[in-house]
Amino acid sequence: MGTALVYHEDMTATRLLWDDPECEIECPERLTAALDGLRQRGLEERCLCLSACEASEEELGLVHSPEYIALVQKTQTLDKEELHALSKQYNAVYFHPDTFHCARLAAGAALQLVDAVLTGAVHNGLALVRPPGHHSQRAAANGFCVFNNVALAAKHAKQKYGLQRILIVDWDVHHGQGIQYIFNDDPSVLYFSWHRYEHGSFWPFLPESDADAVGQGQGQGFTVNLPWNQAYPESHCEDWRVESHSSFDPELVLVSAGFDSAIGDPEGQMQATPECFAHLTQLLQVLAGGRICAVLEGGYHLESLAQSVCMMVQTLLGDPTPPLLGLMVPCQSALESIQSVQTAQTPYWTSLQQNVAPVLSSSTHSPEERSLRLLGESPTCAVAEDSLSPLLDQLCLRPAPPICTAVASTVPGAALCLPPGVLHQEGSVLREETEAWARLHKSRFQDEDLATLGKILCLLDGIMDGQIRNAIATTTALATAATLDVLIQRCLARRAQRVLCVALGQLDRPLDLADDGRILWLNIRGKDAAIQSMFHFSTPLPQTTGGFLSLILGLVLPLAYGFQPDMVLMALGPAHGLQNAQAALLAAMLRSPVGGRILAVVEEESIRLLARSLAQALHGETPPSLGPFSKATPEEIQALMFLKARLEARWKLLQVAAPPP
Ligand code: Q9C
Ligand code: ZN
Repeated sequence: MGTALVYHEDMTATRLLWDDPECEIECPERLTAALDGLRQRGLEERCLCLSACEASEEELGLVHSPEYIALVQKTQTLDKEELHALSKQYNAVYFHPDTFHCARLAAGAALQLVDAVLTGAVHNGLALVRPPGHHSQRAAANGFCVFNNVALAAKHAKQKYGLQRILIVDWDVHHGQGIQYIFNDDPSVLYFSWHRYEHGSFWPFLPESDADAVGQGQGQGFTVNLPWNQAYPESHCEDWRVESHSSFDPELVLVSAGFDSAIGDPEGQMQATPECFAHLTQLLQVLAGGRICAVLEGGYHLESLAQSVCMMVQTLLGDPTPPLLGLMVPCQSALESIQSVQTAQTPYWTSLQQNVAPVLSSSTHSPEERSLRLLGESPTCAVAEDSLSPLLDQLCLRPAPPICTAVASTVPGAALCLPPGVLHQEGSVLREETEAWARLHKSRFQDEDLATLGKILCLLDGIMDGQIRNAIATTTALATAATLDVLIQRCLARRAQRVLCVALGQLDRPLDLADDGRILWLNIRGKDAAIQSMFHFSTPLPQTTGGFLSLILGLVLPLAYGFQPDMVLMALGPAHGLQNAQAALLAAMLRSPVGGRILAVVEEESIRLLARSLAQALHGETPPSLGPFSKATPEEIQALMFLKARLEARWKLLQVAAPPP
């Protein structure tokens, strides 16, 4: 399984033939710059490269009227003056004799990508296309867009594979009004767009781009617009959580991947760094079993575009995300926008009514069940599989990245059912040092714990030195707390700037734990939330899926992003109570803010059950299902509200969660 890259050189053929400052930015070099970037960084060769084929007329008809398709077809034979005259009938559009061919390739590429992902040939992928699509409508070109590539992909996924819930995330700086119109009354396609709006004074200047447009009829609540009203917010990282959609539980995620919100872009004039796109991608990867199809939309600064595309592809391939730099403080205008979305959407989403955090999907099927079902149910979906298989063979020949997930266990490796690609750590060095640590904590380690401690310290060093991406270690139940103490001290001794400790179960805060801002200690245990300081606090483990998701999305993730740790210690101590899927989701979510550098320490009684899914999550696979969605209890909400109210003065990203009703 891997990442598909769909492309065809012919899509560089269409270009502006006359003077028009508005349209000249949509140029062929956009594609070549993006592709060169991928080649230079060795990313292209790690992808399954598919050559785009034209969408058929019938396929275009899934979205567009026959008259409009015929009109675009006719442009092939028009001369320059006629092309110019026709172009002027639309808003921000130019036609070229090759437009029809390119636009059919662009649409075809999006459909091929859906085929590759839904037949299971790849996990995810990106279609690098021109012209873009999200402004195009049933019978109109608009904003450089001719055929609506992403809308066609969604219709295709519904029609050919019978999908019932598709999430479209549109992170282009412009509102994709074309997609919104096409699915306005369709509850099977949730369209989420954030875009620059400036209270209506940013192109395309439409009132229906505002937060109060929620869809119509059956589709109410399935259009979600998040308009930005201030061009230069202090920070662009406030928005990570808005991605998470309440119990929609998509079967496929389509991304209208425009990069005109990236720093340097002449059209968007925003400041998102390339790393932001890695984080956005990684956050989406916990949805839909990781089935993400991204299709290029805007992005007009060639270097910025290339870097952002590389960040996205790197993340799709499973590489860890580089850290987000900058002040983690949401600006007032962004908070107001988020509030207005919440107000507009609350009637339609139970999780918003609970007013803690909009909750991401709790998949009701595991990824495995899903792909089987998809393959089994559709009579037509065997098509792409055959044609892809020779290419798939090549994928297996590629070497895995040198660093990966490692495991050191008191339990025999064979008992853990580790997924392929995960290293079982056998040896242990650091003898003297281990003993020195153990002497310091004399009463807390048994002799037989020493070998384990040595291995764990090796893992920690491996992560901090960049030789290992992340790791799982087991300890005896009694030694878990002491091991965690040693690990914290060793992180500090090795000059870690900030260490985030997420401790579950009966693990007491180390007595001598410094409160100097280098350690953020969160204990998830017990009955009540409690705060010792802005860096040391605890909260109960919710028993509902809604409560658990609110804890992760509304508390743990904003804290982790705000803290910007260089190391995460995730400790599952005695009576931690975490289920498989919960542990996997927690680990998967914690990867983003720390560039993957997580050491998970698990007391040995529960490791046999947890090891496999925990290792998979750390390795970058989508976590398994949390089970059916259940509403958070009033007590669970109360605990989270208590913490949020007291902590948000220091941890500003907590402000993104809605205020109490
Ligand atoms: N001076 C896409 O990004 N120009 N289309 C607006 C502002 C049109 C953008 C005028 C922008 C179209 C796919
Ligand atoms: Zn755009």
